[in-house]
Amino acid sequence: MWGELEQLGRAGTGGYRRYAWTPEDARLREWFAGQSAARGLDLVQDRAGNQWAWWGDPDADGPGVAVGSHLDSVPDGGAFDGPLGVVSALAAVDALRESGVRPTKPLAVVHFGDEEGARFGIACAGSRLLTGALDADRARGLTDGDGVRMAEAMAAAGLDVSHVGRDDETLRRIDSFVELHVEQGRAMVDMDAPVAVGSAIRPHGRWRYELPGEANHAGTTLLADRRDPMLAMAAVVLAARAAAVRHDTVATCGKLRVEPNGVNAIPSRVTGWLDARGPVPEGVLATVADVTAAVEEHGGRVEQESWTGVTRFDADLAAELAGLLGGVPVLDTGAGHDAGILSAAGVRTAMLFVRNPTGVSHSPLEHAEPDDCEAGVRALSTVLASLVG
Ligand code: HGY
Ligand code: MN
Ligand code: MN
Ligand code: MN
Repeated sequence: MWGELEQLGRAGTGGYRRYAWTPEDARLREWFAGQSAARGLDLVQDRAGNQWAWWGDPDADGPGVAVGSHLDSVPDGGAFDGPLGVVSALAAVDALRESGVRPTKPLAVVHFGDEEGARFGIACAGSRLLTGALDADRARGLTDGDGVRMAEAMAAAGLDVSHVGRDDETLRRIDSFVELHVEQGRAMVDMDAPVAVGSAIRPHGRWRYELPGEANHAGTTLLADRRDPMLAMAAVVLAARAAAVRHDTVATCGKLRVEPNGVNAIPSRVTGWLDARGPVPEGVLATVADVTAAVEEHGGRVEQESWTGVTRFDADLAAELAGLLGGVPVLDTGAGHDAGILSAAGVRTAMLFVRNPTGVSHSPLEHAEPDDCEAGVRALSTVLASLVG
């Protein structure tokens, strides 16, 4: 299972480039459909394009339990962020069957699409569309770096774009969701724990800065005659970092779009994105993003693209699962997950984490050891057996 999957969507740099509604995404969906068929699971696609592989009939015997994650990646992403959760969910179904468990409730392995938002800029777009946290009209109009609209990309992939949106019928089919995910830090290394239970996801927001300038010659234009938007973007980066230090949060400017993007041309426009996160109220994170002076001085504008407040998973369930798993640690995370979106929509949700010995993620250096992955599948099987057994 893993061997076939890890060949899909390689970026040729040691990492992965698995963007939503691309040919790579189509192959990942085919892979998921093949794995579902091989297990005799009933595969359906919801209105947001997420794939659900059912063991049992949720319409007859529901609501059921869902377990899964995403398969897409950030640019040059690692192999485990997302795929480990989907593969572990399929392996847990195998383990439940081998141990003779006959579920009392339907169980679905779910593949959420477009979790990273790498192409169209909105994280967890698949689960947000499903729950209505992302407006379908807004989503359809989102464009990628080549100006392709999400609606066009979805249609090219065969999705009924007129039908995209909140899918109550699908949401009614589940009463719980479990996501296993590789840890994206090194807390579990420090705790020497192969498996942990999630307690919360820290708040995070994304802002986009549109900074106009005047294209001109890099060699002949006097400094006094320049309107260089890169200076404004530099002010945004430094101001956001200073605010993050002040408020003990994190701020990242990892993506820039520079036009015309020539070494010897003063930019006519710079578009930059800020990702800010931390265990603080929304207003504080907005302070981190509030570099209006620098932006307005250059005649620019800033738009908040997304906001996810703190997600607290069902604390009783988290404690119960930690106990069930022999007293594994319970920890919060600064990484966003589909589990956070489902939890915010009122679905009883739990997360499991598997140790990442490098502690690095969103990078080819992301890693999980086979023994820890197997411990993760055992833990996930135990959790699912307690929910459907
Ligand atoms: O950005 C995140 O935290 C997640 O990987 N989408
Ligand atoms: Mn990720
Ligand atoms: Mn992920
Ligand atoms: Mn996630």
